Amino acid sequence: MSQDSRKLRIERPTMPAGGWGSVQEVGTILLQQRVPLKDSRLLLHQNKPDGFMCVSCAWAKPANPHPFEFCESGAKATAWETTSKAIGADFFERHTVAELAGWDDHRLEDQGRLTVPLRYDPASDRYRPIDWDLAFAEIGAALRGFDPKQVVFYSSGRASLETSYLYGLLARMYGNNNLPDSSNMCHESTSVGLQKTIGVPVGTVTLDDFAHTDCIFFFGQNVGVNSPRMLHQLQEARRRGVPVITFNPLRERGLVSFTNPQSPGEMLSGAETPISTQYHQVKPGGDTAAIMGLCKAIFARDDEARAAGEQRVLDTAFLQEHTQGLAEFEAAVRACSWEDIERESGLRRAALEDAAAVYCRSAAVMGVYGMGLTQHRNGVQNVAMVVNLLLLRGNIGKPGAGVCPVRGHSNVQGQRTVGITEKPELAPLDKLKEQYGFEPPRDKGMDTVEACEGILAGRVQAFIGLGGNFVRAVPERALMEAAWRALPLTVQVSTKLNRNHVVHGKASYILPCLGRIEIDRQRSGPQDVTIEDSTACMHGSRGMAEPVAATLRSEAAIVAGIAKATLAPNPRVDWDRWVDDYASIRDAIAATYPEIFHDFNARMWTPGGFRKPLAAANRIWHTDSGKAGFTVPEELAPAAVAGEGGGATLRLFTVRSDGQFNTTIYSHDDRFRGVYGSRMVIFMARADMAKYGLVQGELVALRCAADDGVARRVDGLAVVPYEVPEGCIAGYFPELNPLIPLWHHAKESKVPAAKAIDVVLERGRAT
Ligand SMILES: Nc1nc2c(c(=O)[nH]1)N[C@H]1C(S)=C(S)[C@@H](COP(=O)(O)OP(=O)(O)OC[C@H]3O[C@@H](n4cnc5c(=O)[nH]c(N)nc54)[C@H](O)[C@@H]3O)O[C@H]1N2
Ligand SMILES: Nc1nc2c(c(=O)[nH]1)N[C@H]1C(S)=C(S)[C@@H](COP(=O)(O)OP(=O)(O)OC[C@H]3O[C@@H](n4cnc5c(=O)[nH]c(N)nc54)[C@H](O)[C@@H]3O)O[C@H]1N2
Ligand SMILES: [Mo]
Repeated sequence: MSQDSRKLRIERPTMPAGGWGSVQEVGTILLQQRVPLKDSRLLLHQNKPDGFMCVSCAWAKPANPHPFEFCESGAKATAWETTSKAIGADFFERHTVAELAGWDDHRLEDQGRLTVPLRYDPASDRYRPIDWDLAFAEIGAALRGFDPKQVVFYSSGRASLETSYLYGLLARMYGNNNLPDSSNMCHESTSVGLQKTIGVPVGTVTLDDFAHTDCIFFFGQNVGVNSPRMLHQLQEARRRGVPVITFNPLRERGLVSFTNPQSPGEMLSGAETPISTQYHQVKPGGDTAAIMGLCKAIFARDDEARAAGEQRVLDTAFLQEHTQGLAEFEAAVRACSWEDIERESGLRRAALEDAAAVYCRSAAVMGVYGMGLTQHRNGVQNVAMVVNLLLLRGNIGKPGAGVCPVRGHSNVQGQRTVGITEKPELAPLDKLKEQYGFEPPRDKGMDTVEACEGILAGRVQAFIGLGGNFVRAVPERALMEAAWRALPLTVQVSTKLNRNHVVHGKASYILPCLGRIEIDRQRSGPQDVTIEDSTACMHGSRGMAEPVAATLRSEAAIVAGIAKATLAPNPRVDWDRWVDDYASIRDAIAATYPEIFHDFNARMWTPGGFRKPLAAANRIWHTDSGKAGFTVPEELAPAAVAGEGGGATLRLFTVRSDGQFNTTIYSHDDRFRGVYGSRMVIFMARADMAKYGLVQGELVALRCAADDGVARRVDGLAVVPYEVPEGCIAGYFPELNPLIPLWHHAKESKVPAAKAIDVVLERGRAT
């Protein structure tokens, strides 16, 4: 699995986000993936009200789109899906699975689209084509023989609302709530933290708010790489003079400045818009401490205003009417010393006071955040701290203000909305019972961590993956891969070959599906689907590319195929009718969730999408107390993992590059960070390099500091000097996932703590 670190080239990253580099990258990938010319024109329809919704990130799609409403990352995702490269049956004649297990992520996916259903043949160690109906029949027979409580139905966040609804129903009619999704590794800290504090599981900000905001606080989200279309909103806000205050341990190019590759003027003049007006290189895991500092400075300013008889800094009317818990929170903030705040955040008091000053003079503030907050042991607390900060000046439920978690997969938020959840209390079980006449299971299902625990313990009997690359995305790689091979059954609904196909269960099936960009023809004609974006708006999406193979089936048809082969017939559940015409699935969704999806078919093409009602956006708080709640943090920063502590460890955080979408590795280059040819690197402060006596490019190994008897180690990592706080290093997901213990996760949301892994560095020993 090793990459060749001798190919590593390190350059000084100087280019702004966007710009000519971005244009070049789009051209290169269209060429490399041999995208037919007519399909490259598809980009003009990307994220347009009558087109298809991008398969990359979940960022909002405007009602009045820019002429080119796509970004470098979105264009790469489109090229990756509409590639003319395809895996024919002969591919597996040439390669055994044992051989493929030695290939890296890029090479596996770069073979192109999967085209025929496949079943693993242990005698020859190869996948062999299998007839669709036979595959369904075998899978159904196996599932009927298992304990329903020991079967996992994972989904990765791309499948449409229609497919996701069917998938949730399949799991519940089969007999479990084992519906973890990628959100469990991602924004589950948001779903838990926001629900608890403001009574909705998702953000309150809309695109409109960007036009009215006075100030944006940006925590742990790498916009230039992971949601570049948001740069449009940021650039427009910056042009109005709106300050953007960033907290991020790395100096990320996309957060520093941006050249709009779709503006000829800017491209010719090379004009850059500086994005962040303040850049605070917080320690990984230091955000709770940093926000405590901000709040402390805000209370101090309020004290001064009060003493001087001036207008209060706190929005006292809002606090009185809409919040609870202020007194306890205020007491905790006042009791917290600047010394502790500085130590745990890694930031100076003066810097935090500067940021607080901007907060205090802004009438409408937004809190934007990503994985830098959620993927910590105190991830839920981090989210609650953003809420604390916003509440102090009534910054939720007014134009230009609010909380804005930036979601990952293009429909990950929507999947939760239509019932993909392991938490029975979040699914309308009584409604499903009434609608379909079956008794839905009421016990809690497995989340991602529990699914992994069940697999490690040998309890889980089957794993069905609706997209994704679970075994590669989860922590504890060495143990997980070994246990995975003992699973009686694995079924992957996939577009591309990945690690989860070559590390597979005893019986294993790969079911190749259409992508969202492809035309999905069913009995009633071409079908459209819907997705929910990061701002809770629902959009129609129309496939436009000719499918890469006629043998592919749609995700909805595959889910229905498994369901029909597994479940006893139910006169109220007509899987065939649903597959024939997805409008009938939308009618079913509307019947289950009338408040959100009434008149679904009529509203699905609303420009800009139609929005899910969000009580908090109207200052109605569906919390236990009926108010928005302040939260007193339990700890200022996540504790180090038990084991070798002190100066011997470095705190590692894992990040993404512009050359990847999660475990999909488009290339081994990271243009923004100036690293080319290898992802087996760690980014390290020069001072730490000097301390360890390391030179640029030198190879090191990392070992997890936990002393729980499990060996967790990655060798052959080249050192890259970078602007990162001392004592911390960064590296890439998924290459470094072997270092994360399964138990190292957020307390309440169980999101793996991929942003603070205590590791020991060892010199030498190449792979
Ligand atoms: N091109 C591309 N787009 C993507 C993806 C992709 O892989 N590639 N993935 C998609 C998915 S599923 C998701 S969830 C999103 C992820 O998008 P992001 O949320 O941006 O995810 P990351 O790159 O993991 O990390 C975000 C940032 O957090 C910073 N960070 C790390 N630790 C801390 C910390 O303790 N505090 C603070 N304040 N910052 C910290 C890192 O330096 C990094 O800049 O993007 C989606 N979009
Ligand atoms: N260390 C570390 N680990 C992390 C993270 C981190 O920041 N650091 N981030 C976490 C996060 S935020 C996430 S979301 C997870 C991601 O975990 P997953 O969502 O499980 O993984 P992906 O890499 O997005 O899945 C890629 C595969 O999806 C399949 N695919 C692509 N498009 C489609 C489609 O349209 N339909 C179907 N059926 N399949 C398709 C392809 O076969 C492709 O190989 O990883 C998590 N793991
Ligand atoms: Mo994600």
